Amino acid sequence: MQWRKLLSPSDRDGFVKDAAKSLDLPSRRLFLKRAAGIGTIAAITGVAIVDGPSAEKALASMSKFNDRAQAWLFDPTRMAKTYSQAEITRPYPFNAFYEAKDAPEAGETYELLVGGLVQNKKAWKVEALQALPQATQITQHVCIEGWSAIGKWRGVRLRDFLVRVGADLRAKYVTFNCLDRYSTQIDMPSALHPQTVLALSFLDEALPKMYGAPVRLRVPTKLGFKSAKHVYEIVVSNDYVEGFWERQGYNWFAGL
Ligand SMILES: Nc1nc2c(c(=O)[nH]1)N[C@H]1C(S)=C(S)[C@@H](COP(=O)(O)O)O[C@H]1N2
Ligand SMILES: [Mo]
Repeated sequence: MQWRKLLSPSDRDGFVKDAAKSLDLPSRRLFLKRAAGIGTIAAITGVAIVDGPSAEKALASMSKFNDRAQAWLFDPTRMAKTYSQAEITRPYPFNAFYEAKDAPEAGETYELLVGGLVQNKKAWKVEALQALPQATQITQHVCIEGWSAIGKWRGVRLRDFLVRVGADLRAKYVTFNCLDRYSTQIDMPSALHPQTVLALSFLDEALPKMYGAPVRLRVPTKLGFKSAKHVYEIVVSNDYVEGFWERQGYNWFAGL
């Protein structure tokens, strides 16, 4: 995507580091100003830029606490705001480290693998996941790069899935490995949050390739980079792992 090039990796790293200093308003402002400047290109590519209080709030709250404090403050009963059908962002933005045309193809033999601290390591065909109880949400996705969008996802609550495979729910982490070699990890309390979903559908249709087919994580209580697309493996463990963006310096907990 063109607009991505306007923020060099060092700009992004710099932003995250500054943000971690918590109340560094000038640098946050600068970031948001740059993000807003990208608006013209965003209009062409259909990326919705939010540079008002909500983006400011999301970025500020992300920056305020370290992972431990965030995990401690995480309230498993607090629900992310939900929206109406009319508020859905259209067209909905695409984002990944690759271009939409290069989105990975799962192929017919695709099965979701399950590993680590679980009793049943049987792999799951998409149809088997579809046969489980489904939950629908219309929520906002906030990308650390300065945009947000509202979408509608449907799929299996991750907590239902973890219970079904006999996961050790006292384990610390759940890791998601993806077909495009992307990966990310979330803490168990966030994994068990009722709005954390293994999405199989987007806007009432089977998940399109560019939005993460065949299975993607949707976690509205966290920044967008935690919502892994094209998941091929879920691993339950006590091993802390940094994923694709975490290694670039993005905050691991990434709570909103
Ligand atoms: N496998 C994979 N998942 C990913 C990414 C990616 O590059 N690869 N990008 C992340 C980022 S930064 C964002 S903002 C969202 C974008 O999801 P969307 O294309 O549905 O808007 O996917 C997240 N999940
Ligand atoms: Mo993102």
